[in-house]
Amino acid sequence: MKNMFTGLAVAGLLAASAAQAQDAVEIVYIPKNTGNAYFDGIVQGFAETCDKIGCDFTTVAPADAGATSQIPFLNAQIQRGVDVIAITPNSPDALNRIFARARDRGIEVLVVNSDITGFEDQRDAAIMPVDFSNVGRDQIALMGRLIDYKGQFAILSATTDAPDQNRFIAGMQETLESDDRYSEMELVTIVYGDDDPQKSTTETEVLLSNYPDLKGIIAPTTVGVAAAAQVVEGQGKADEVAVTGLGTPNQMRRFIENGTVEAFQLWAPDEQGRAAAYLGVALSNGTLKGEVGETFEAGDLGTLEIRENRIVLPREGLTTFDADNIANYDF
Ligand code: RAM
Repeated sequence: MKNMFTGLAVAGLLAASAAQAQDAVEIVYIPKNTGNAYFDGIVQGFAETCDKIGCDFTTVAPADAGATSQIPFLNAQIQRGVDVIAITPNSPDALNRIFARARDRGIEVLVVNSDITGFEDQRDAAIMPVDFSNVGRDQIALMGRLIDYKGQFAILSATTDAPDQNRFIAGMQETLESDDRYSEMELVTIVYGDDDPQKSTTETEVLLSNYPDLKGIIAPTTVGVAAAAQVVEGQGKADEVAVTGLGTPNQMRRFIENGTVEAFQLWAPDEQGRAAAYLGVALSNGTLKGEVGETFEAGDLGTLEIRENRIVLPREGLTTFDADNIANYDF
């Protein structure tokens, strides 16, 4: 008798949790690739928010950040029937056919950390960490300060197709051309480390040997900037070559503390996961239509607005990290 009651209770519980699971909005996040600690922050933002507001969150990613590597993962998630696909796209156009298929089936498609510039109508909304129009400008301003506005510098990027990287690089080039302050700075080359630590290391070594007068390296990728710092540290060239870019405080702390790197920049990666979870749930359950001008509550992030081009920004601009403030950050 006792066993039967227990059995019934368990069956009841299972039915209740199945009903709950059915109601909960299912969100999957597909970062660029596995093995890049940068994306852990975004994942954490999603996971914590879903714990709080009751969405079902999972994350899957390909092993490399190639333009088409995410395609099988997208297809599998459409097959699974998730409600929201959030993705940091590795290409501005290679995935759009699959986004269309997902959206035809009622799946909300959110791009996170990188927009599909020029193809904005192919996604429901974009959650960017800051206003990307100013990132290139601010990175050049920082490099200028570090090399006294004079001399050769290079860019170490991630993959050639990465839409965010290409947006930052375009902003850097526009700034160099349009602002006289930088007229004595020369961008000698752009190389690609593919967000792979080994390739980023090799590319940095090649830069240093090909350009003996190089004064600086800007790597607007967390993988690249850490690799470049390590090479410059190893070759004892910190006094000759200024390394900066976009990095995480935890990966760059050592280089700031030992003087290899004077300053670098970033935003708060987790905020995008938080904003995207709130937005994804609201779009999926119909509380929001996803139209420009709508606002929504995003917990600690406060009220966020869907801006022009259906872009959501948890904050406006970059934070600069250096020896004075790095101890205040842990991510
Ligand atoms: C890298 C990725 C990502 C970029 C950050 C700053 O890990 O390339 O796209 O936004 O760094």
